[in-house]
Amino acid sequence: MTSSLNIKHIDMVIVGAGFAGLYMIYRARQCGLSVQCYEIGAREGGTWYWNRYPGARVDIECVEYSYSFSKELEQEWDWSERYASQPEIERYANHVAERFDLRRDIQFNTRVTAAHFDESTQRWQVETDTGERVSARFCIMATGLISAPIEPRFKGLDDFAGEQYLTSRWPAEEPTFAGKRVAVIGTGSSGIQVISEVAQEAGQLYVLQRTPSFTIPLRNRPVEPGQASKMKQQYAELRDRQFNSFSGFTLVHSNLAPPPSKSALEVSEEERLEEYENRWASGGLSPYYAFTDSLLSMESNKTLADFARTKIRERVDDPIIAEKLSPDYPILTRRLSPETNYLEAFNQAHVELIDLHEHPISHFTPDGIVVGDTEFQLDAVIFATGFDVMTGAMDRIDIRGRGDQALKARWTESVTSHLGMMTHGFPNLFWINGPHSPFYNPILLAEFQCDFVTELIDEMTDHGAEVIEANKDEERRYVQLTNDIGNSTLYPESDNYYMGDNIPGKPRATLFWFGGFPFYRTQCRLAREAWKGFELGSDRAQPQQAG
Ligand code: N01
Repeated sequence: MTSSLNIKHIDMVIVGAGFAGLYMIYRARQCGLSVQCYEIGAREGGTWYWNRYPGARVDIECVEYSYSFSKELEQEWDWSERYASQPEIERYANHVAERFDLRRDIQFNTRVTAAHFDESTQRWQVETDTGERVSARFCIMATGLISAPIEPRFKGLDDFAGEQYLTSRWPAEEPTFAGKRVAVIGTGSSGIQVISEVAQEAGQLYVLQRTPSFTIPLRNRPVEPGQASKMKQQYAELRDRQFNSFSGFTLVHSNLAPPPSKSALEVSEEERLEEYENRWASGGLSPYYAFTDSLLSMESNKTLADFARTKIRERVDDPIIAEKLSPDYPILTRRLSPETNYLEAFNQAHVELIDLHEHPISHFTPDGIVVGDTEFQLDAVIFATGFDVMTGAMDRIDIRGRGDQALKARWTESVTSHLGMMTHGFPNLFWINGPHSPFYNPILLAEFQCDFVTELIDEMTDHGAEVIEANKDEERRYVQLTNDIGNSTLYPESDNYYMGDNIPGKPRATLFWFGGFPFYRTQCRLAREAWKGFELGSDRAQPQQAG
């Protein structure tokens, strides 16, 4: 990295203006830190800025999937639906940015390309694709957990003359598919949402499925009059309940989900089926709360998976298509996909399911796509092919710590972190919602982690320290615990992005903390006791253990 005398000096660089980056700006300002946030997009919102494909919608109830830091914001914002669509969530992000005057510290249309730790100054030297250079004491990667798209790479794609769309980079100007021959590649949550919408418009829709997803009706509905004001009176209790829950969404089951207390195997079949029926009636992510061992015991899991497969058969007319749409891996080990009329789309004559396990994609031609040896003529193709989850967004930045060590190179060997927020050798660098962070409501997690980081900064500064980094042994312990917890669940029993399986060559490891939010908070609290989890440095020498 080139040095420059004209370099701008600030306290904190924040990369990304999604929900995490926005709150980090707010918190950093409260602590009196000067900040500069860089965002690739033209506006804030992160995921909710980029994923503007038809049908994009949240599947955690909005009153829970929203900031809790401002009681005024909670009271003044009205959600129109139980699960809002992308435009409404983007408007919410815009409102937050305006209301708290956050945009003056955000530079849009700017990609951070490099962040190098300069050991002589103990500061991060950050470069952007617009040629800007900044020197910052702290560097915060608010780059998102599911934000780095996998670019579609198919033979002959450059020759394809039709329209091409990527769900995660959807154009601002809404394309129309009316009467067109369209293919969707990918049947994860994004594919399922876009298929449900495009099926209503397209003349012919081909769904190219490699792995089916378990689905459940979302059961979205408008927020009824009176419901919003009632909810607003209960925010304090709701936040408390979320904060003490495993995953940060509590409303989905009958409007108040008690934590599961029984194994699916210790109740009668009748009781079990009744429980599953209730979950399906409630919809959304409610099966996550069905029984204590749904994600721990294969036998218990199978009872839920069998139930979900029955529901697929009930909704799809053709039994052969229903079979192809039925997953054979343990349910919940890949993301459950709440949907609206997805399965019913396959009952329509103009929607065709193409099972890529029978015949893989061969190549694109100027007129369409060849699967096996059949060519399908297309006007448009939509790629919903997923993301390089957790590590991808940071890997795309040249991040170097002490000794010029590249973070990407370290993570190519094995993913390591302390508390899902930092790693040894990269002082004063933190990430939010990144590798080894809990599988938890991402907005509330961002609040917690930003609070944690800013409190740490305050305390270390009071302590006279210049730099803070993860204690190597404590980091090793946290990684071991994360992996042990992951290995005690069923997540390793399928190919999934939680384990890095969707990226060829990515080392297989538990990328999320699956131990629940309360236990995660305990880890964070313990790390702060006498600075046990960290190493502090107060001068330009190597950092020393404090405490
Ligand atoms: O990505 P995915 P997503 N040829 O990785 C297929 C969140 N989200 O964007 O599984 C053919 O789940 C791939 O097939 P396979 C949510 O957390 C939330 O849909 O590799 N197919 C798979 O079917 C979600 O889990 C919401 O065999 C190829 C699909 O592409 C996460 O984002 C909405 C292929 C990718 O599915 C990611 O979801 C949307 C190829 N070469 C997203 N490469 C809500 O809140 C990949 N695929 C509701």
